[in-house]
Amino acid sequence: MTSPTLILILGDQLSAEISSLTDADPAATVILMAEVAAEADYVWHHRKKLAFVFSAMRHHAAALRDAGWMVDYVALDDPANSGSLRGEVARAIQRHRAQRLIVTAAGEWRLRSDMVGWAAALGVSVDIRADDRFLCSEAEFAAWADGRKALRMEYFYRDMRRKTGLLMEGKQPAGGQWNYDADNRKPAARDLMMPRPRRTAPDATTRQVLALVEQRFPDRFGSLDDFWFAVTRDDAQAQFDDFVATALPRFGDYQDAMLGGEPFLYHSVIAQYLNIGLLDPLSICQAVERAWREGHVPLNAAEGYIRQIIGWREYVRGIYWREGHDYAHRNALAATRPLPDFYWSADTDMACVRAAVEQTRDHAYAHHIQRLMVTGNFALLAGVDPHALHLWYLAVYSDAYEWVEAPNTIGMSQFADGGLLASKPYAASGAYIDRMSDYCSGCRYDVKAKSGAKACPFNRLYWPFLIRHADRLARNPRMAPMYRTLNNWGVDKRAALIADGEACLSELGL
Ligand code: FAD
Ligand code: DLZ
Ligand code: SF4
Repeated sequence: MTSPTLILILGDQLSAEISSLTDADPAATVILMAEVAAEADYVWHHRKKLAFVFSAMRHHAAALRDAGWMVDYVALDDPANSGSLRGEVARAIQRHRAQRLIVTAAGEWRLRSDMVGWAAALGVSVDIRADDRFLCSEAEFAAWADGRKALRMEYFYRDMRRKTGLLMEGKQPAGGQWNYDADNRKPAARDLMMPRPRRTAPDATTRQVLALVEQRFPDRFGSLDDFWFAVTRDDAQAQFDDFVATALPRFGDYQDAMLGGEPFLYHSVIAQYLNIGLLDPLSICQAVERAWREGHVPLNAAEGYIRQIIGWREYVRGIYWREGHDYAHRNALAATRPLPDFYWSADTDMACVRAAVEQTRDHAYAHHIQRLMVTGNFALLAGVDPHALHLWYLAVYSDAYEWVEAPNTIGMSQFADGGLLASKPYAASGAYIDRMSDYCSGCRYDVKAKSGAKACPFNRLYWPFLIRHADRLARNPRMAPMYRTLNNWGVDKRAALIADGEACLSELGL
């Protein structure tokens, strides 16, 4: 090869059909993959996430070599490793005397913006291609959003159903309804059969990576013990197939439920595979539809699951790229409290928060309702700086990438985009957590008590939150019942609620 084309494949671009490779000639191409400190350090990624990404990258490189590609792989502990993707591209250009670089656009503003400067800095032509692993392109989302007063996921989702034909009977939604969420709010009972995600035993490559991460990141958050994630396409698919057979039938019913000691319940635990390209979103949804058509799963489960992927996942990505660079810095509610230490240590008497942080530490996983209604809800009520919280969510979950994490945190969970994504803040008192979980029975706080040192902190912080943001929220029709209650209370009662909220924060050391 005199002057090969260099194709850079990033750690979350492990799809067989990535756009950078579509028209490449294996005989005239060098694929570059690089483990670099800059990507490992831009937030304090959980150690399981680091091991997962590096092991999946190494397995993908091996699969590409088996398929006949020439892969130049730079390991994190290579003494010559420059520590950044730009640096590794520069070194590879020299090594291979390449004059052309192709890359699929990065999934975060941070890296995408950097790439724009590569051609000038590196002196080669750089072809940055659209990432077409999504059902809705950035341009298509922008066209959908333009001119709309409100960007509601439900309408976007219906368009995605029409576009993909998933769960459609002609022009009508299967079963006559677009959305079966009203059937999906059951709390889980202890005596339910509890499926567990299929586990993949670490092979020699994963064991090597686990040792590397242990040695290189001794002080990072997150346990490396009991690593069971799939790191290849086949094993990720096998875990998903197992989910369809064992847990999907009840996914709908128990989607919002939480149980102590059951971190996964009826969730699929596949976002980490989708987000780095080991699984393909459309194929996943087609398999779910098949399972419904064959009578294996009820419609509320199939619809609920497909909605998460073609609805929420695509919608938040559209918002991320449409809203621009500053999205992760928005702070519509002007919240400034530092992130509590117990988000890292789990050292809190709040049983629900403790459980969510402990399982996050152990598994790099918490399901949606734990993220939204426990850790997210607490931060919202306590007035935690949304950017600090965003950096936490981006670090601690194996599936976290800014394009999906930031809209969920800044928009859905913290209302920090001022209501662009969510029609009302996901703020709730302890009663919600009590209804949907069994945490409260084992908690030192009393979920029925409204104020005072023994009362549930979610209760003590809830009304002060509403009072604090009355100017912005009181006119929101979905908040009207709460503000009617509040307005029936006199000035003294409201002052007492505010004082009790302050006392609560100080008792929690915040
Ligand atoms: P399941 O419950 O089995 O759902 C199936 C799939 O649907 C998921 O794998 C995921 O791909 C998709 N999905 C479900 N809900 C959402 C959603 N709200 N947005 C986008 N996709 C969704 N998801 C991420 O993939 N990465 C993140 O960094 C991330 N950060 C989040 C932060 C906060 C504050 C909140 C509230 C949610 C976040 N989510 C994130 C969304 C959701 O919590 C996770 O996708 C889900 O918990 C992953 O677990 P699972 O694979 O078992 O999902
Ligand atoms: C998440 C991640 C990590 C931890 N490490 C690497 C890496 O060493 N090399 C790489 O190419 N990609 C890595 N990634 C994924 C990137 O961070 C991801 O491509 C960008 O954040 C854009 O989404
Ligand atoms: Fe969480 Fe409050 Fe229930 Fe304790 S009582 S588990 S703090 S909701």
